[in-house]
Amino acid sequence: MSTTSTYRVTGMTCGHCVAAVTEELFGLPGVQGVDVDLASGRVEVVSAEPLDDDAVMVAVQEAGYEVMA
Ligand SMILES: [Cu+2]
Repeated sequence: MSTTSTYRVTGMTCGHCVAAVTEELFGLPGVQGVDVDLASGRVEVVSAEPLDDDAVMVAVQEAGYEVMA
């Protein structure tokens, strides 16, 4: 059983940004998959258990971007 959470991340401009966000999100516990759409900023995260939104926000900020509320 897994959960998919969708976020919108601002500030990503290229594949390097996508890789940075993806890597940070994979560092969160239980994350099984990350799919980033660069054009829209849409980020889908598949995880074993529901994610802590604050932890997601911090991870994205560590990569240098922002999660839109
Ligand atoms: Cu970039």
